[in-house]
This record gives sequence, structure tokens and C-alpha cells, in this order.
Amino acid sequence: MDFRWWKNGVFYQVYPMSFKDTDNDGVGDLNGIIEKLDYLKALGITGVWLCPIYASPLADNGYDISDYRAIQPRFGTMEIFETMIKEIHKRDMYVIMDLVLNHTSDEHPWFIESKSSKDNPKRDYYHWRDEPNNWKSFFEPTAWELDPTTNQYYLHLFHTKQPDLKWENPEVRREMYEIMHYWLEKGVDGFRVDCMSMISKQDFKTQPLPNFNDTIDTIYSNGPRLKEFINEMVENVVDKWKEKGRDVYIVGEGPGVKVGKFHIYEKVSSMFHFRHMFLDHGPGGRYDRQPLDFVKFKQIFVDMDKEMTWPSIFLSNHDFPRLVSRFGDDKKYRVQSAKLFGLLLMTMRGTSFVYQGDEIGMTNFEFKTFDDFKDPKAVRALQETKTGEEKDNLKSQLTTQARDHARTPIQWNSQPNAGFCKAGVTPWMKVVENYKEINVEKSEKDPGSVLNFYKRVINLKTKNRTLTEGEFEVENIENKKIFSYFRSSNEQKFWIILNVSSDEVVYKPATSLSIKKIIISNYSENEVTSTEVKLKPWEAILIEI
Ligand code: TEU
Repeated sequence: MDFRWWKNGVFYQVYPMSFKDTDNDGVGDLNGIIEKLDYLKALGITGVWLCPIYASPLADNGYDISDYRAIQPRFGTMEIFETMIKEIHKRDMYVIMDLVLNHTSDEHPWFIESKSSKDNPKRDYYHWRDEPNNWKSFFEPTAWELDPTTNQYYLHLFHTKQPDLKWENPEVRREMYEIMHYWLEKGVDGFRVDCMSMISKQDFKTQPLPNFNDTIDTIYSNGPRLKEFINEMVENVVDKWKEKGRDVYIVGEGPGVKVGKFHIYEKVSSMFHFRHMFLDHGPGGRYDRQPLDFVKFKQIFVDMDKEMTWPSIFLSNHDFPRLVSRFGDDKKYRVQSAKLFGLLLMTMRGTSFVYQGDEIGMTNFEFKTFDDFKDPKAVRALQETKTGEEKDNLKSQLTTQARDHARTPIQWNSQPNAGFCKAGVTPWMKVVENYKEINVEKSEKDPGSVLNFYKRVINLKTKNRTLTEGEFEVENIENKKIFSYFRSSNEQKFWIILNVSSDEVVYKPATSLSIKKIIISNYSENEVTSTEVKLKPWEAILIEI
């Protein structure tokens, strides 16, 4: 397999607003990232995925870009950005930028021109119609907003302040490729392309829509010209830089990417699929949470490992609740379960991603009032709830499912505001109350911390090609508590056993196995024989066999 720098990589996703605030306005900034680069280097990561820092009114915290070639002043200046790139590269790390190409801010000059008149040259940069169809937005009851100037509706799959670009217009595509070149010339090493699966739009005729999750799969994603647009993007950007000796990494965000659809995306380095991330979303979507079907969860890893040339492995990001709260046990077994998922992340085939704060086992925050929630998705959902019962249901859903849980300030130490910003400054999101117990400084001093476990498993992953590229094979998939799988190559074979439950479990492998060496575990003692493993709650073991 051709070896590329990002293949055995472990990326750390930085959500700048919540990472580190150095100018004490309560919002994270680029200087805060520079300040913490040695921490990231010590963690052993390959590169940083930087969420949007472009000029933006911050209606969706930067995923609404008003100038693709400028830095949002709250994050810093272009000069600081360029320093950050140099400092990242000086530490032999890489950086990929989060690029939002499916839509712009409604304050982008293109949209201001486009909506000014029907015959404006930029009119066809966006989707305009006389009448809306029945599409729903991720944030709003409808995906169409009436603009009174020309009395037409424009499409927005997300916030009303995020009008969808019309990729069917070759002018739009050309603009997008030039933006990518602009940042590559500044030295970035690639992109996480926001909503890549949605840039080609289906026919807008009104038709019966399935539930929201299925609407994402069948209507919003995998559009008729998507493969063409992606291939053209690779040809106009990645291939151009390849001629100059630069291996540009592009990983696309792909809600709707599923078995049978991956051929659309085969030209980009990799894709984030969301099969496992939407598994507990009921017919009503994110705020209609269902119990997680663990066997299906495992089956998704099997199916997508077969489907995808090079998977991207993640269990959380800025759009989902905290990993250990969502999939683990953040009360009695927080440390053990956080470590278990760290081991899972680092022992699957593909490029692995750590979301900021998961490496110390940060948790969701306790719901106090609806004001705790700043995310437009939560705020708009609250505005749409009319009755007390609807509000109570939303409250219980937000408690576990809100994107806000991933956006609380990183807990650096036990000082006020967890060291995110100085005392007396109010951070834009409240700090989780457990910051005195859960913070980086305390974790660094604790040999048994989640952080020190992450450092070990990240090191294992980045230095072992079998864990990076080896075959992936699951056994006893019908087991409702144990995730048992193998990673193998001609050189080595590993057995990973995860007890994804708060119960003690006796597990018998499908066949007797010759145990060579226990490489790492989240417990100091394990009971492993060639035919039986006695697992404590959330026990995770990596064994060479
Ligand atoms: O998310 C797009 C997307 O796939 C949504 O499902 C997202 O995961 C979220 O759950 C919406 O409910 C991307 C960004 O990751 C997200 O932060 C932005 O809000 C969105 O696009 C619009 O840019």
C-alpha cells in the first residue's frame, strides 16, 4: 500500500473557541493554540485539524464564512496564523484547515450581491426558487428562507444565515479551488471539507421525505454530480500540488456515506462517515435519542472497514456530546471507559482522530438552564418548542445529545475558569464543574490518568504499521457487551478485547489463542488465558498473539 504521511496519523481536532483564551475575551484564540503546541507534541499527535477561524459573524461558530481569505479578529490576525503554521511545522506536526464549501455566511459579499437582484452576476452562486419544497434544515423546520428583496426563497440546509452554494455553477467551483490554493500556499497541509457529501443537490421537486436521518442519506447527500465535483476538486487542487511534490490530505465530512456509496468519494484521501454517530438518533434525529444497539455499532465498523479504502476513525467531535458521557460511563467508570475508547480509536484501521479534551476524559456538563446552550441547533429547537411537555422533552434530550457538551472550555488546570482564561473573565461557554478533578495539569502528574494512557496508545498506533494498516477482523459480533477483534499483518497479530459495559464479563474467544504478550490495558492486572478472559467493567486489553 502506498505510504502517505497521514496514513499512520493521529490528528487532534481543535475547536478554537473553546481551546485556550490568551487575550481574555472569553473566547479561545490562535495564540492559545501556539501556547499549547508543546502539549500537543508531547501527546504524540501527527497533526492538528483546525476548526474554522475565517472571518465570520459566528452564527454557527465559524461554519458561516463571510471572507475565506481573512481571519476572524476574535481568533487573531493573519500574522499570528502564519506564526502558528511555522510553529506547528517546527515541531514536525501537520495542520489541516476546516473548509466550509457547501455554504457561506449570508454576510459574504457573494450572497449580498446575489440577493440584490435576480439578474445580478452572482445570483447563480446560490439556490433560488419561487416556492420552497418540503426539505427541512438541520437547524430549522424548513430549508428555505424568503428574501423580500427579490421575493424568492434561498436554500439553507443549516442556519438561515448559511445559504447553500450552487456547486452546479462552474464559477462557484473555480472560486472554491482558488480558496484551497490560497491556504495551501500559506503552508497548510490539507483540509477537512465540511459537508462534502452534500455539495451536489438533488432535484428540488417536492417528494415524500423519509425520517430526517434517511433524508440525509437519500436526499441531501450523495447527489447526482457529487463524484464529478469531488474528482474535479482533486484534479484542480491535490494533483496540482502533487506535481510540486506536496502530498495534500483531504478528508471529507460525509453524513450519508454508507455501504454502496463510497465509490463517490474514492479520489479523496478519506471520509468521515457517520453511521455509528447517528445510530442512537431516532426517526426525529438527534433530539430523538434511542438506546444504542451495540451489535449494530460493531457491525458498522466491520462494514465500513470493508467499504472504505482508507477509513477515518473517530468517536466524537465538536458536533456531538462528550465521548465518555455518550458511549462510556462518566460516573463510576469514567477513567476506565475513557481509556477503553482511546484504545479503540488507536487500534482500528485508518487515520485516527482525537477530539480536544477527550484525551483527559472530559465529560458533558450538568444541565442547569436553557441559557447554558449556545449552539444554534439547540437554541432554534428551544424556540420551536411550544408546550411545557415539549420543553421538558427537549431538556432531557439536550442533557445528553447537545453539541454544546463538546464546546465547553478545555480544562487546563484547577485555577478559576480551569485555566482557559484568567479569573474574572466570563468564558463564552461555562466551564464544567468537575474541572478541579479533571484537568490537564492534574492528568500530567498522574501516571494512571486517561492522558498518559492516550500518550501510550497514540505512540503504539503511530509507530506500528500493523495497527495502522493491518487486516481488521471481528469475532463473536453477536456478543452484546464485548468488542473483540484482531489486527494482523505478515509481521504481527494483535487481539483487542473491550468490555463495553459496567458489568464483569467472562469472555471465551471463538478459538483458542496463543497469548504472546499483553501490550497495554486500562487495568494493572488482567485474567487472560488462551480460552477465557475475565473482564472487569470497561476493561480493555491489547494482546500480541
Ligand atoms: O456538520 C454537518 C453535519 O453533518 C451535521 O449532521 C452535524 O454533524 C450536526 O450534527 C448538525 O446537527 C458540519 C459541521 O461539523 C457543523 O459544526 C456545522 O454546524 C455544519 O456542518 C454546518 O456547517
